[in-house]
Amino acid sequence: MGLALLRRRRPTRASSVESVKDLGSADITRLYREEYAHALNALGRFNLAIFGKTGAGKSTLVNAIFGEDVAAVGTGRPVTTGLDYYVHPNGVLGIYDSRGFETGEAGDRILAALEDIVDTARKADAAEQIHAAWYTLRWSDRRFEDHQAGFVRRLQELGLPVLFVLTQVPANAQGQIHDEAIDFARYIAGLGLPLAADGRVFLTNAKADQFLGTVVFGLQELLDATFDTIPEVAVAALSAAQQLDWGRKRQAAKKIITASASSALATGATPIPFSDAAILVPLQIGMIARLTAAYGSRLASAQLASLVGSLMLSSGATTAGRWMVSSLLRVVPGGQPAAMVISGTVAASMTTAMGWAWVAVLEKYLVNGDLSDVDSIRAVFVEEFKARFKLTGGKDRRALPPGE
Ligand SMILES: Nc1nc2c(ncn2[C@@H]2O[C@H](COP(=O)(O)OP(=O)(O)O)[C@@H](O)[C@H]2O)c(=O)[nH]1
Ligand SMILES: [Mg+2]
Repeated sequence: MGLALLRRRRPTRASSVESVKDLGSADITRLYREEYAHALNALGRFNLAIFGKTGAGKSTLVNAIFGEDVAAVGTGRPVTTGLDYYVHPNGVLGIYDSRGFETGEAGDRILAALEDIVDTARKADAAEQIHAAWYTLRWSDRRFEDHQAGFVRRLQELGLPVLFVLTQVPANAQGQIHDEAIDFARYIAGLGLPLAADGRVFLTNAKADQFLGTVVFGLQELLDATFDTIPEVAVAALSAAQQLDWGRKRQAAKKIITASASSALATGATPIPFSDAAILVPLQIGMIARLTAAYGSRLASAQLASLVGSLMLSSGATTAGRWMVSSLLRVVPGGQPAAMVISGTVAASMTTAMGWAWVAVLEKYLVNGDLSDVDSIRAVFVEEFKARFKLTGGKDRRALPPGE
């Protein structure tokens, strides 16, 4: 992919960085959309089933860990009475929401439907395969009945790893958790239920309450245990879907950027006139698409594509490119544009800087679906690029990820 673009003729005017424009806005947006679809497809989907009574705090928990209520923003479909399946707009997250009817006949129907899903998923590599289940119980219920325990056992018999989550547990600003909640968790852990995460019961609060002075806690532990529980194939999708642990996303970003920089290094190993900076653009669009997928954004592919097109064409990459060229002119003795080359090292460094600049844009705007201020997005992109791409005495400085 992108070969047609790579093979395009070289511009005759050696000093024109405007050659990025040869690609055209339609090429860039089309390329972005292809690469983004490919990247999302490669991530696959993480599917979570979530159980517990109405009011237990299932939606609040999902919201706190995945950034938004998938039931509110995604496309949903009823699987059976009392069980719905929601898919996040970007497709990397699916949630089976029981809406809390897990007793009697309704519970049996849910279990039968789950059994079907699990069976089908075993036979085919189904996108709807369930990777983990969270069983939620509001601690202040202070009761866990036999039929609830029976439901948990049957989930485990279906082959679903069940993480037990006590919700709406009060903890004060000093991190002290309510004694009785700890006792209740011990009681449940002592029931001998077949739970994942070594039978651990997770104490959580997903929403701060200023009036009561309670704080959010326990979510990272639940998320970490979920990562440890699920099969390897679902890890990248969970990393993209969750919006709690930025460290994991940055690790994923680092891998993508490093790989792209290596490709850029290879591209640039044959000296090319710097005016051909555009040759790197297809490669960088692929990187940007994969980074966007790895961060997870509810923005539609078309919206993202037009932003990328606008950054690459107008004053984003082009401004950065022009700035880079003027830096090169300053450091190359004699400054003869026609004789200059973009070395592989410079190409790699430019790509790395662009990758982390895009990460900054993702973290600040796109993950939240904020596309309201394209000028500010562009300014952040260019500023971050410049901060990371510094040429000193002809040598590039290593581009660093944010915070390092
Ligand atoms: N303080 C606090 N309130 C919560 C928490 N979880 C849920 N709630 C509140 O409890 C109510 C029910 O929560 P919801 O997530 O809709 O429950 P669901 O029916 O299980 O999806 C809402 O008013 C939430 O704001 C929590 O962890 N802390
Ligand atoms: Mg709900």
